[in-house]
Amino acid sequence: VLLAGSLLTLSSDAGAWWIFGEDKDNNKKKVYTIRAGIGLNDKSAQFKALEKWKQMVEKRSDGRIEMELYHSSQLGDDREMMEALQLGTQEVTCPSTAPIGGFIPEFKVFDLPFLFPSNKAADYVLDGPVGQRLLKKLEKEGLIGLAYWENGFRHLTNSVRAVKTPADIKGLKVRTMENPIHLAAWEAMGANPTPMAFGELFSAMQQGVVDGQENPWGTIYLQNFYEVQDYVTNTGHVYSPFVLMVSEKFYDKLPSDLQKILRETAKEVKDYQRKINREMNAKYREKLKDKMNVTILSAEEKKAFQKAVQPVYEKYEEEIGAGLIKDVMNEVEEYQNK
Ligand code: TK8
Repeated sequence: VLLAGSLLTLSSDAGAWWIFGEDKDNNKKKVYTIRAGIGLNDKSAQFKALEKWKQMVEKRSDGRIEMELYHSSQLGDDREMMEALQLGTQEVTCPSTAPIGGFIPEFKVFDLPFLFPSNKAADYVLDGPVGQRLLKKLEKEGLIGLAYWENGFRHLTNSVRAVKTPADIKGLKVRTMENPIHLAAWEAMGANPTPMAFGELFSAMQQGVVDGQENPWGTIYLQNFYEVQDYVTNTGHVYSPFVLMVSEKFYDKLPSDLQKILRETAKEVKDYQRKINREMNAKYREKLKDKMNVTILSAEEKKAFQKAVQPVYEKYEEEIGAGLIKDVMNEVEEYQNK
């Protein structure tokens, strides 16, 4: 009896100590793992920026956050990864805003063709009150928007012919992102558009399922699209932002000092990402001249494309909200008059 009693004392003591020890450990050293996935490959500015973010976050959190990076749709396409964030089975992704329109209709405002005259104007709107208001709306869908990164101005490539006027687009099977405004814009330009996930695009072009697609210079080069596309035109018909976002389910579990680290570092890396993205787009635009037949439109020639897509604004005014469209346009104007 005596022996059993002392054993009991000992074990409960040890137990108390063990619980205390682990508790202390929990507060100090609990490690949170972030799986961050994107659709582009590891040569993209987006992935380089994720690598930098990982370094910053791991360092500043003193190892309490660990980040695993995935590229090339290894974890799924933009829409699937956002859904995984909602479920809490993935922590971070960075989709184009186009597929976000399926979750929060207001995001479709950025899909309006020829909305932003320059990437600086886009920065001004995205980092300003309207852009931040939209980021906040993601929370309704279980997503925390940390910052806008840049995908960039999109340009048309195809395997059939050089495109100099909207008439040249007639009948081309163009892959679009999964967003009705992109579909409507390409229909208005006379194409035969098909929405498709980014991860399926290369083989679709290779097999001739689609004739063309549109993406920024860096993507066209770094994803080797020139291997299956002969022609590119600087249509620059729309500017695609990226949104770096985290699962709300995961975010809510984080101690507030770690939440703060995520928010702060995401903003810091934003400037780096935009900078290298712009450098890369400029560099690969030049490099593509050795790989493809490049058509550069004059400002005048671009106007014909702009005119062709004008009906899209009216068609989507109600769905996006006339007030929101106006707010964005006013801010663009404000930027230009600065
Ligand atoms: C990558 C996409 C891609 C986008 C597209 O996941 O789908 O064409 O431009 O960058 O977000």
